[in-house]
Formats: sequence, C-alpha cells, structure tokens
Amino acid sequence: VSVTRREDYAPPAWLVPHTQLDFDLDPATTRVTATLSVTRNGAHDTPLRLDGAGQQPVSVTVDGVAVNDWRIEDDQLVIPLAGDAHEIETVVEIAPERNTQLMGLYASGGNLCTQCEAEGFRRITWFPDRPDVLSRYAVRMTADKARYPILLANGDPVAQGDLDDGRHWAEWNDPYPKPSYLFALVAGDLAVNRDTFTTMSGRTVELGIWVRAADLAKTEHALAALKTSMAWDERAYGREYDLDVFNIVAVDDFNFGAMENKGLNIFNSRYILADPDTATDYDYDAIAAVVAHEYFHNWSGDRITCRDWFQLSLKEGFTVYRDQSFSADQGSAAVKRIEDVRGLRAAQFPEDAGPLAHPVRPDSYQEISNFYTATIYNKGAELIRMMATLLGPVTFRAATDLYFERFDGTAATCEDFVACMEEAGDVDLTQFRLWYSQAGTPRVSASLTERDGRTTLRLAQHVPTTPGQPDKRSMVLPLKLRLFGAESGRALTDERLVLLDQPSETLVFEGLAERAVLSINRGFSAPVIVETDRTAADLGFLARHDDDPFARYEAMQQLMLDSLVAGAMGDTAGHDAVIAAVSDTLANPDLDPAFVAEAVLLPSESFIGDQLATVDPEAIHASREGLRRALGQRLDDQWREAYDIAPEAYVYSPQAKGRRRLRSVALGYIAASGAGDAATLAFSQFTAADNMTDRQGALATLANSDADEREAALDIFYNRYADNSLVIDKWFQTQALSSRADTGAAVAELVRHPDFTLANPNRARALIGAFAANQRAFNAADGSGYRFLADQLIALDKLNPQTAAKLLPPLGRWRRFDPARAAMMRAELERIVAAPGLSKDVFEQASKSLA
Ligand code: HT7
Ligand code: ZN
Repeated sequence: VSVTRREDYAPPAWLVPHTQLDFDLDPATTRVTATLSVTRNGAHDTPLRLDGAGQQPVSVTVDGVAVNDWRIEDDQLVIPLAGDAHEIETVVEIAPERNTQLMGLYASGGNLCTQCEAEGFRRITWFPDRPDVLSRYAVRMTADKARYPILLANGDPVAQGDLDDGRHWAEWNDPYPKPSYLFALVAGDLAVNRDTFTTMSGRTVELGIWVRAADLAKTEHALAALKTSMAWDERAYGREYDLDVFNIVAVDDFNFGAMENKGLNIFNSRYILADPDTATDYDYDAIAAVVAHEYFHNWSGDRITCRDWFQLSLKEGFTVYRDQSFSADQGSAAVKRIEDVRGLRAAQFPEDAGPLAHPVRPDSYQEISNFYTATIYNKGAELIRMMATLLGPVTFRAATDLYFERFDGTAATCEDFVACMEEAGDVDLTQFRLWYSQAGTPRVSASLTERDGRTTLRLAQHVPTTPGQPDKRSMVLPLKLRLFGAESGRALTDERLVLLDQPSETLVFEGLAERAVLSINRGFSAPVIVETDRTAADLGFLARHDDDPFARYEAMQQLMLDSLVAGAMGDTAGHDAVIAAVSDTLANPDLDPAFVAEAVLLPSESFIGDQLATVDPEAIHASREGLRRALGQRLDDQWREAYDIAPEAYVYSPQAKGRRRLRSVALGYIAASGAGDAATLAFSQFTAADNMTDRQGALATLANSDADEREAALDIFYNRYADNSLVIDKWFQTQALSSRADTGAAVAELVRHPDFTLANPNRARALIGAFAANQRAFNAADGSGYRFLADQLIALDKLNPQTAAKLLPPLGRWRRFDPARAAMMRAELERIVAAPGLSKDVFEQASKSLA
C-alpha cells in the first residue's frame, strides 16, 4: 500500500511556467500533444518526473528532438535533462468513451468533458500533477463540428476556425497560472443561456450556462444565483471576477457536485437545472449554494490554491464557510444555521467518531479522493467560523483581505491562513491550531449549581481518542452562553463568549435574582457535543423563551432526544413534555413558519442511534414512530390548522418556502397519527400540486404508508417524469428512504429496474446511497442490507472506484451495533477487501474500517 505523508512534502524539482495543449478530440481515440516549458527549481540533479496513469507515450521530444532515454517508473515518465530550462513535448492517445471512472477526459450524454481534481489530469497527459506546480495554459481543440459544435476551455477564447474535413478548431488562453487540477475543456452540442455582469470596477463579464438545448429553460435560477454570488463576493470580501468570460457547463455523469475549473466550471446537472415542476425548494437552495460555492472558489481555490492535498480544507473549509454565509444572507440566517448543523451532525460527527476519522488537515492518505469528506468541508468551515467569531466581523474581514493579498497567485497552506488571522486580529492562535491537527468531536459537560446566592457554572472538556491519536490535548472551545430566569423568563446576563481552553473551568455569577437556566453553545458557536444536566422543564423553558433561535431549536431537539432515547428503552414518560413544547411552538404567531418546521421535526433515527452505546435500529424506529404517532394524535387540530393554510400559487421566496415546508411536516404528522383521511389528503396534494416540493412531499408521505394510493402515486410520478433523469433519481430515492418494513426487498427489486444503472453516480447514490442511510432498512437483522451494499459496491468499484468508495462508510459503523450485526458487517468488509482487482479507493476505506 502506498501512503502519502504530509511530513514528506518537498517543493517540486521542476516548474512548468507554460503549458500548450493540443487536443485532437474523438470519443474513441483522442490524441493529446502537450508542450511543457520546464525550469529546474533550485540546484539539484533530479530528472524530470511527469505523472501519468498507465498510458504509453506515443512520442517524447526534448527541445524539438525525439528522445528515447526516458523510462516509466511507478506511473511516472522519467526524463533525464541536462540544462536548467527545456521544452518537453509528449504525445499520448486516450479513449474518453471507455472512461467509466469519470476522471480525466470522459464522455457524458454525447459530449466530452474533463474532471481533473484531484489527480485526473494525469489521465489526460504526462504532467507534474500536483497543486503547487502553477502553469499558464494555452489550449487548442480540434473536433468534428457537427457532433461537437461547441468547444470550451479555461480562460478567454482566442480564435476559432473550420477545417476542410468537417472538423473545426478553437483556441483558449488562460492568463492566470493554475495547477493542473483546475484544467478543463468541454466539447459538445450545447445551448447557452447568456447574460452579463458588471464588476465593481466597471468591467463587463460575459456569463454563459451551457446545457442540452431542451434544458435551456431550466437555467434561469442558476444564472440569477451566479450574478447574486458575484455581487455578494464583492460586497462581503472585496473579491472581483478577473476574466472576461465565466462559463458553466452542466453534465449528467459527475462524481461530485461541481468543479471550480478556472473560468469554466463544470457541474453535475442536478446543481444547475431547475423549474418548479421538477425541482424542490431544497434543490433550488442547493443550486444557489453550489453555484455560489464554485464561484467563490475563483478566489479561495483558484487565485490562491493549496500547496498540497493535505491543505485541502484551506480552500474547501473556507469556501463552504463563504457559501454558508452567502445562503444565510439570502433568507433566514437562523434556519440556514439549523440546516447546516443538522448536516454536520448527520455526516461529520459520525465520521469523526468512527474508523475513518481524520483531522481537518490530515497527516497521510492512500487515495486523496477519499478525503473530500464532511470533515474537510464542513468541520473545516466550522473552524473558519470560530476564527471569525474570535476576531469579530470587521477584523475577520481585515484578516481575509490580508490573506487574499499576501497569497494571491500562490499555493498556500492552512498555516498561512491561520497566520493571517493571527496577524490581523492580533491574537495568539497557537492552541486553536489543534483544531487542524486533532480529530474527534470534543465533548463539553456543563452544569449549573446554586448555593448561597451564587450561581456556579462548571465546564469541562474531553476530546475522544480517534484512530492513530490516543492522547488528546485540551482545545480552544468558543462557547457563547447566557443565563435566563427560570420564573420570569427574562435574560439574567448578557450573551458572553467563553473560551474554554482548559480541561475544566468554573464561572461564578453573583447576585442573580432568581434560579438560572443555562443557554449554551448559542448559534452553535463551537462544533462540539454539549452534555448538560438541564431538566425537561429547563429545556421546555428554553424551547419557548430563548432569544437565540438556534439555542431554542437545540433545546427542543434535546428534549425530543431525551424522550426518544428513553422511548427506545420502553419509557414513554417524556412524551408529554415534548408534545407541550411542540404545541406551544406551533401556536406561537411570532415564529417564522420555516423555523417552526425545523423545530417540530424529530431527530433522525441515525442521530438517535448516535446517542446510544449500542444502536438498536428496531427499538429506535419504534420509539420515534411512537412519538410521531403521539404528536400526530394529540396535536391533530394544530397540524390540520398548519396544513390548511390557504394554498397559494407557487413562488420561490423564503416565506413561501417556509410555508410549504411546514405544510409538508404537518402532513407527515397527520399521516403518522394514523388518521383515516391521511392518504386521501396526501394523494390530493400529490395530484393538485403545482410544484415539485409539494408533489414530492406528498409522495414521500405515501411511500411510507400501506395505502392503496401509494402504488398509484409512484406510477403516476414515474410515468410523468420518465424522460427526466434527475426526477427519476427522486423516484428511486424516495422508495429507498421509505420507513416501511419491506424497503430492503423493494430496493433489491429496484436494482433490476430498467432505469437503474451503476454507471451514473447520481442514480447509484439515489438508490444505494439512500438505502444505506436508511438506518432501519440497511441494518435488517438478517444482514441482507449489508450483503446488498457490499454486492453493489464491488460491482460499482469496477466502473467507478471513487463513487464506490463514498458508499462504504455505513459498513464501517460496525462497532456501534450488537455483536451479531457487527460480525455480519465485518464479514462484508472482509469480502470487499478480498475482491479481485479492488481499487485503492475502496481498499483504503474498507481496510481502515476493519481496523
Ligand atoms: N473542488 C471540487 C472537488 C471535486 C472532486 C473531487 C474528487 C473527485 C471529483 C471531484 N469533482 C469535484 C468540488 C468543490 O468542492 O467545489
Ligand atoms: Zn469546493
């Protein structure tokens, strides 16, 4: 097994100031001629080493002379060079239509496109494929004009022309030095939605979103989001766009969400295409967030890139923080924060508690694509957020200005970023840096006691052990807190920012007029797990009175969680307190419906499982369904009142979104109550809906039920959208997420459906990924879910190792389950590790999961 270690970083031996690429494009055989000007970097006698991926060079030329003293060593082309500057030309042939890994140059929907991050460029041509080798690229493409009328690459278009044989050519030039992972080209039959943006210095930028002609009408939302993002980055960070054109292309086959190639972003079509009939409010929000994220990378990623892949969070954590702040500014910041924390807890916390836990700045990897994780992205964003909290908004902006100015045009490190925060903020972040090097979610215990008129808050922290990190040091935990009077409901203190940087600390409050209730980690100021001794009465109080919306939501979640965990052990005494708090939340006219919808939702079955020493999927399911039923039945009038708000014609606005969300949640509770009319209500919402949010919300409710309307709705939905692959993904996903007892069998049947294919990552994730996230179905006591996932994963690995590896983590949770399930999960992991021809992507995930 080859392991890359952070401590082994050495600067590149050779630099490549200029790169000329010539593509003779054809799906069966594309010929790539690369001309690299190379210069020796410092005094050494190391040969030039260019990364490849098994391809044989057709020819190698040094300074115009064909040479044959090169050799191939560990997938590198090694060329001895005598002087300090040379021009190297290599010619290779590659086969895009046979590229099922979707890395490098590949075919999707009849078009050709590239994906180079992290190490895809080496599948296109020989090159020092590492992020600290920045080069200026000039690209020429030649292709059949009828089949590929549009030829796009990074930077600005330079020239184009026709050839006699029905082929045509185009040249593009990118004036900004960039690493190879940001290279991109697209050749295809595409239509464009064009617009312009005038930058803060008055330059006009030509914007284009390129899709198949039939999808053109679905690009308006993405285009509007792009313009909003461009203006926002000028306002919030002083960052202006720097080329004359900015193009986005949507493709159906994509391993990830999107890619920030300089001037030519390539997107998974699910993050571009939207109209009210086919995309939900969730999709609309995700499109705006991903468009913004990729656009923001132009500065946090492209202008300043990463020195090596261990620094991935430098661009990803910061850019997620930037896109989260952008989205918060477009609607309810409180609801956005709740959604982001929900996401962090669903994906990152389990990762940090399991066998694949790694620091935000990892120390080693076998396969870098396995490190595009919730830890790098979402925990990384939380680190930036904590530094922004410590510095305050004005100083944080000064610190990011300093960072952008100082490191523009370079490949930087996480340390460079933190040093700018320190310098501009005049703070010492020595201990804070542990957030980059220590994995694991810190746990904080907080308890409030009163004696002789003094209120004492005892705080203690514990950072759990994680793989390879048995001993942990205390971290800096910025905890916003406030005390409220238990009787009056008044705030007894101002909000304070406490920096817990010791194993334990005590805070004393003198002269409080009444018994205090603790509101802690307000706004989720630190990404930690807080354990308190607050009673159900205290939590109910905060759920009604806390002035911080996140803390209010959090109190409600904790109240629910305590009741659900007790329920899993057969104790339902906690139901009443939850029902009363939910009732009061629904009745409060001052609350935003979007907030209410979040606040009254029960924690997921997986999150309940995360609280238990041993996950019992059936008991958790029964407990959650029991509380849902009780809430549904006891608050029937209130759910119906929330549901019966006058239907309105579809509009995409924060207010309308909130109302739709609350209606869907209410419908779910009405169905959970067992009400006789629930299926009729859901089915009529399904048929009458003028938008996908309402239609899919109703379909999800029916998909959980035994009602006759279930099959009818699934058939109608399928037939209506048979030619829309993004909506058919929803059809597969909705069934895989069903809470019915027969979901495992249904999913096993669905893999045989003619529309199911492992070759398309969106489809594979919609069915297999969703099923593995369905705690009850996946963890069927007979092990059938584990066997099914392993079978699919082994099959997918042969086509697309990256996507296969991303589906593996649920099997690595075996330590969290009873011995029988754990043994079956381990057996499947062992079967995977032993599979012939296994990729290193899946091997790394599976072997680490067994350890
Ligand atoms: N920076 C991009 C990462 C990415 C990627 C990584 C591995 C394999 C395929 C990929 N496609 C895109 C996406 C982003 O964070 O914006
Ligand atoms: Zn990113």
